[in-house]
Amino acid sequence: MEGHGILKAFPKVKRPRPNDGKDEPPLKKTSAESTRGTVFQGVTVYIVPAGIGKARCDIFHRQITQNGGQLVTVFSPSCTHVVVDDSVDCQRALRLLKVERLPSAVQLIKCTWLSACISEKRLLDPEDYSLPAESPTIAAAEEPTETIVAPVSEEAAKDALVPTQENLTEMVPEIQEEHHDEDGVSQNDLDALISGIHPSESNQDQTQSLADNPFMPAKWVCSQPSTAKVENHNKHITDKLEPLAKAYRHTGDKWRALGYSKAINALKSYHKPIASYDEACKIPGIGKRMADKIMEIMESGHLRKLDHIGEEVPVLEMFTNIWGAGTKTAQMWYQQGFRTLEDIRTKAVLNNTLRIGLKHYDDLLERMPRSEANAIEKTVREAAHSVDAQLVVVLCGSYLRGKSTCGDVDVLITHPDGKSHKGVFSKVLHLLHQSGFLTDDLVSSEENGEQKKYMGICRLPGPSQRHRRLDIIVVPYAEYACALLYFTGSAHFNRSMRALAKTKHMSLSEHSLNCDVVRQQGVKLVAGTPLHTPAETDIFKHLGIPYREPNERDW
Ligand code: DCP
Ligand code: MG
Ligand code: MN
Repeated sequence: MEGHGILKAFPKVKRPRPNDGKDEPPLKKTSAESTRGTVFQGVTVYIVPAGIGKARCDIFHRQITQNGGQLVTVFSPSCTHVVVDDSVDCQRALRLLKVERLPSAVQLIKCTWLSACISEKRLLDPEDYSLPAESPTIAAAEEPTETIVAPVSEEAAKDALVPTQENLTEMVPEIQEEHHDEDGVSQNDLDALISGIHPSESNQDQTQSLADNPFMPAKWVCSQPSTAKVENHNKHITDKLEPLAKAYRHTGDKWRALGYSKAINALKSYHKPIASYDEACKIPGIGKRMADKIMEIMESGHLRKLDHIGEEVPVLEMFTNIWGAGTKTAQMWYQQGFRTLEDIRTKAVLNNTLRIGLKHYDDLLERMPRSEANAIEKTVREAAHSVDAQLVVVLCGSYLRGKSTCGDVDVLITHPDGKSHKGVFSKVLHLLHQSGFLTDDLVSSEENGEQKKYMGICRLPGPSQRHRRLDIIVVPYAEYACALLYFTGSAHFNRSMRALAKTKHMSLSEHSLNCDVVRQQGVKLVAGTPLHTPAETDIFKHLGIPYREPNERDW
């Protein structure tokens, strides 16, 4: 009887029974059996059961196999289609699949596609049933771009491999945090949480309402100058929580890692040392279990959980320090028995990106002085200006925020006439390759709407120069301000800006700031209208917060 109500949802197809009915009990005489055919020939489907329900899954299973398709019970990159419930968006789908991205050959699609194919008896264009790709992911900030493969997000590009086996999220002993369950808390809530900072003493009156509603911080990171960052009065606690957050991050337990990051941020911006359990509980972002740990540290000076961080964590950390290797790749290598970089070099199957990352392992881990970032940008600027002297070239990222050292060099190129940026990308790269300045390409031409992105490695001429990471984006002038804001960062600041935009029915990306966005349960239904943002100040104005100079965005 299971699923009878759901069966009704399927259109009855009147067809003669394909057999005498002996092999099918009468109760199951439904449209499910009556449409044997070849509709799904050549199709290999994995159904993500979340939200679909077992009964409906079973029906889909039968329909697919009876119509010439193949069904797999475990997700693998050999699938042609991954089907999810209609309520699931891209980010959630990836979380459920426990992958950072999908191979481009795999279609991620709503289950109404299956129903429609079955009812129309033909393979329908998946385009019409593709998933909304809304909302920043957290670790990947995160995704400036609304596609599954998040092309411009470096984080996403980092883990280029799809895992071949179940992930190993439980390598660190289990703890239950309030927000570990991905169904229990939405991405938006988490964004808001980590984007908010705790109210300072000056607005104590707001503390109570904040405690009542932990998802609504009164202040936003992006509306506060990072230069006013307060002294960490709870360093003795955050010093113990940080290694745990890191351990969770490396073992791929994003949700727990987030729970800790959230608590760490809250503690760091709290105006005084925490004195009691109740006080800890009142801080937005700190739940009862986190408060227990805080008490343990306060009372014993130690956190026992730290003694149980597995020996795999430092190995995973070393592996993820290879550019191109993310958590999943590192875990896969660990499972394959690899423990050293030499193991990776000699035994692991490496793609080109990973080979480059490994080759420059030490150089790429080291941050460079501002002067070197300057010299690298100058090289790019000169190449750009030899193509077109009117091009605007800006050194963004941590450099623009005034950091004393830079992890890489982020160069933005645009053209004030709104059209001459076209064609510049390949010409500039060609010149820089030709001169030997660019030594390796990691991602050589990432298309992102009208924007183009290069990620590679360069080296200044002369002896004892190190290899450095270089990112170049070429953007149309109409997107200049939003691209500049995005590329200036920090990533945390960007997350806060996007989360703030959401609360105002807007959406912010590196392309535009849109208003009148309609979302339902975090899923974007209406993309809205791009606002006119000729300068960064316009973006702040539209969002109703004071303008912040780049050096004030260093959250
Ligand atoms: N960015 C983002 N989300 C990400 C990665 C990047 O919003 N997940 C944006 C904000 C960053 C900018 O792109 O400031 C440049 O990215 P980098 O990774 O180069 O970061 P930074 O330049 O800020 O720091 P670093 O000195 O480590 O390069
Ligand atoms: Mg940078
Ligand atoms: Mn960069």
